[in-house]
Amino acid sequence: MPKIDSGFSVLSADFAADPYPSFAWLREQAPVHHEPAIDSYFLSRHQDVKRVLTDHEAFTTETLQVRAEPVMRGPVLAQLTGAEHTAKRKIVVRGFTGQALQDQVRAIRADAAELIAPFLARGRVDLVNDFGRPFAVYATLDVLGLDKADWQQVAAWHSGVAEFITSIVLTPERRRHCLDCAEQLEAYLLPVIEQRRRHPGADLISRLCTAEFDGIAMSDREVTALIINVLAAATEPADKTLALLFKHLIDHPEQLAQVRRDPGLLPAAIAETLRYTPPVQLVPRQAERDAVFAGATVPAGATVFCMIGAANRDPAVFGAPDTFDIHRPDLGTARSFSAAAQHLAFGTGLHQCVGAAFARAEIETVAALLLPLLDRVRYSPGFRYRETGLYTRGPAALCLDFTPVHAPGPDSGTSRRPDRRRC
Ligand code: 2IO
Repeated sequence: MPKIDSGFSVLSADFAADPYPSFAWLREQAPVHHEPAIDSYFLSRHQDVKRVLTDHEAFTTETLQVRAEPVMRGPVLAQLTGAEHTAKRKIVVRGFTGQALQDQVRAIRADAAELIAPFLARGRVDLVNDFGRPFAVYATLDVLGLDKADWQQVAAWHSGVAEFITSIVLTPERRRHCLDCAEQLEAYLLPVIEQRRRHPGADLISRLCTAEFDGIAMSDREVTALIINVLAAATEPADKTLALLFKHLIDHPEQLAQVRRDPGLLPAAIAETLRYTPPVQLVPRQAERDAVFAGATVPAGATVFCMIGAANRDPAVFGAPDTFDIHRPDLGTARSFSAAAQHLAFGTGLHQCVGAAFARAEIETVAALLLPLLDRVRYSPGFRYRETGLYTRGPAALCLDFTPVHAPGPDSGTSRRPDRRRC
């Protein structure tokens, strides 16, 4: 493609600092932006992104073989097709809905209460580093039925795995580090899989171990890949979504007051957060054959990145797209966590996020617990907001002050001191 993009690059420091101001220009002037350094195409219009994610014949997930499989230790759900995909997806869905989801919500509430306790008397918390990161890992470990005593170790391995999937460019050293994390995680999981095959429980790992596909149980490699898939997909976006929700509500005090008065508005606030600032900004696909978008050709074999953040602010679909409004008439809250969602934060099509209902329940549960505890919540004095990440994106920190809560409780605050304080 000729270079008509006037020097713009998704790899620039400006775009990394804040991509949102570039989205309108991309949609209007460079809806098929070619990035020479990585020979990939970036699509920003809602209709083009939707087309890529729903035309499964023309745009495949083959790129995940190099972008994910090395750290997943086997094929993830998004790579599968046909009857195998349908069967395995169903197994995972069952682990995230119905009775399983109700049990998870109870565990998530207990996790959140335990993790916020040490900060209540202080009246200050970094919602990302003090609370959100451990919370996201705790909730995932609950789902998988893994030991929460190991959370720091699992969190470190997760970071390596997530870095591999979400890096646009990776040095050989970082690549080695990521692969080391994945290998250690696999070695940690194998004895657990062995044990769950013999003594299954109600957790997702047990379901994966005991489920049969065409009368045959999944191999250790297949189970491992789906565990790491769930581990990454449940953990990576969770702290970001929670922190972004709080940021937007703090920035819009009248909407915060409404949500406090009526927590029934939380699903709308979460849906609008996902539309306005999706934690997963990019979804990669591979063009099976030449494809034409807005007069520009994406050649067969090319990697295509769907720009979810740009598509979610397309004025062709959302009125006043750059305004955060939990009451927006075109949000469709009830549909927002389903296949009928207008926003594309969960993707769309066959591979739409299998954890969407879980994500909604998780964030709604933790936010409903935190809001009454964080009275008069506001940014800490001197706090400077900054986001990081091109692929998954969220606040680097969110330092908040609130009215201290002097709860009686025996040892509140002594057990889990944060190791690095940024606030
Ligand atoms: C894990 C970006 C964390 C998924 C991925 C290799 C496949 C797939 C996603 C999301 C979130 C991750 N892709 N979840 O974008 O399972």
